[in-house]
Amino acid sequence: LDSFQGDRRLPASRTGKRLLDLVLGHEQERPPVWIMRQAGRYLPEYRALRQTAGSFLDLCYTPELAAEVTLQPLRRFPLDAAILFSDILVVPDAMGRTVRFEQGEGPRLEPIRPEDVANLKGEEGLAHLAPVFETVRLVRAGLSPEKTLIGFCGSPWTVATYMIAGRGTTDQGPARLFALQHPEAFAALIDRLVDFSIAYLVEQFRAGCDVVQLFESWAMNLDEVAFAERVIAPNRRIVEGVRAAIPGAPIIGFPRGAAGLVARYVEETGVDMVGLDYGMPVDFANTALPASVGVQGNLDPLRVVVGGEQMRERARSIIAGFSGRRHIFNLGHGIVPETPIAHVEELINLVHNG
Ligand code: 1CP
Repeated sequence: LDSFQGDRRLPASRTGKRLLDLVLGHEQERPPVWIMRQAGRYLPEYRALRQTAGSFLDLCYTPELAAEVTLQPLRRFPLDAAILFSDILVVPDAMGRTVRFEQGEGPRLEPIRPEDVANLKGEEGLAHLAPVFETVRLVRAGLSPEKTLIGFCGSPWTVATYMIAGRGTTDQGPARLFALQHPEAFAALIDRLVDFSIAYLVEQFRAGCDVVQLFESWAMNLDEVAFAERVIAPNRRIVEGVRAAIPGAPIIGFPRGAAGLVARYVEETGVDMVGLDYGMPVDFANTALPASVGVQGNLDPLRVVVGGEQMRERARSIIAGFSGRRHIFNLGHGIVPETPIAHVEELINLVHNG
């Protein structure tokens, strides 16, 4: 494990951005902090802006509004990073699939069939995402220099689960069947997503992102062979492809539910840091991962809904548990709309001041 970092974790000097510097290997006196889904419905200013913006995709593709939403949480809280406001499903949209977000119901796509894969748009579809790159430039211009700007995309398997089922699923059954019943079409779909995602992330870096995160939100429910083929290999190709264009590009991988496969994920993909879901025990992570591997996470978002001593206690034990390695404090999955803002303030204050 040390060897994959040996040849590239040679960051020049500090950039002065706390979170970026930590990803690059420079220790910090406290963990940098951001909150997964930090722009969103728990913020009244987001709900107000969302009302005026039309559809969710309209919001994602209107740079002034998307930039404003990206910056909203940083006006309220002393976060170390902004994360681009967009969605993982803008990629299938740009590749020519029909994508809709029904109010209160989540995403709906036209399920892809094996014979549709050849018709997906390649890099020419990237033009559709020009508003996203403009959003990155606007955010960069409005962000203080010590704050890190995080870009992202969904990892190919996770995006494919939505393209195949047409919606979010609890066990990814439709995509798991498709992969086994139509192996050639499935491999072609993953190849298209890998190539598109590389080009998309490279453009995010060029527009001004400091770090990108690969959201593999559905890394669970896969046997070890499927995990190697559908999660590890495509994520590794993205890491290599992005770094071929942007040498040393800092990348965080978030294989949610990887469980006992988390060390293989880190070692074989070459990500700089790994996001841990809240089901990952701190002690298991510390045993499985060499001390040189940085981690991000992993408070249960529902602890922030309830707040109080149980939240503070768990947050402190996560911080203490990961004190021997690089650690970005975060939730172990997205913040939920019911979360009281006062609890978020208290949590961030605790990360800053103990
Ligand atoms: O009406 C609304 O406001 C829509 C709610 C919403 C929001 C705020 C969706 C629909 N997407 C987003 C933004 C979003 N999505 C961000 C913005 C940056 C931030 O502030 O963090 C990010 C990083 C995402 C990424 C995303 N979208 C993921 C990966 C992270 C995760 O939660 O695991 C996934 C799986 C999606 C798909 C998606 N988009 C939206 C919903 C409700 C979902 C989940 C659908 C499901 O499977 O149930």
